[in-house]
Amino acid sequence: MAILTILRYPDPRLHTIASPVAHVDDGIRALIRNMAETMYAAPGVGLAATQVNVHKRVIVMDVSENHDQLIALINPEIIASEGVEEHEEGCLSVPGVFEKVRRAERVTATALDMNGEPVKIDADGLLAICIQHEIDHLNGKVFVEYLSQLKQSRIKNKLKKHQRETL
Ligand code: GNR
Ligand code: NI
Repeated sequence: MAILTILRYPDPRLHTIASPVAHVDDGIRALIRNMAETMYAAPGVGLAATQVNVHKRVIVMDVSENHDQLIALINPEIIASEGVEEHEEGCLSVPGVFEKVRRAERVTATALDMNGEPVKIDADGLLAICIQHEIDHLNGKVFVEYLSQLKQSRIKNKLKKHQRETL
């Protein structure tokens, strides 16, 4: 297993659109294991392959209290959503920034699991938010892009300053 490097906003590679996975093989399963290890170590409740500079449609999440319920989804797609909810979000690629984002309250997603079997997930609460946040990453979108241009430029400056100081 390995802990992978997480790209930091405003890295342009975070805007790459990930490609669908054609075959769920041992390479994909190894990627999932390493992503899970990276997510738990961070710690975070989700991670998209985009964030570790792998541009394949793979996400991992664990919103359980005991961090023992890993969900790995391949080629996830939201097929239905309802309600609207505003919730404070953070992102491992945007450390130290927490802002409210409006998203669907409940979503139904389809995907493949680690064995390549189709799965369907009905999610609400943090899991619903997380699925939407992670699929955005696969589409090259970071949550700060929902904020005003002024907030985005302040966040960029804050992270650039932090990176200069910690080099
Ligand atoms: O760890 C994370 N917490 C979180 C909190 C509120 C809304 C979304 C998230 S996802 C984030 C991990 C991450 O960056 N995933 O891409
Ligand atoms: Ni994120």
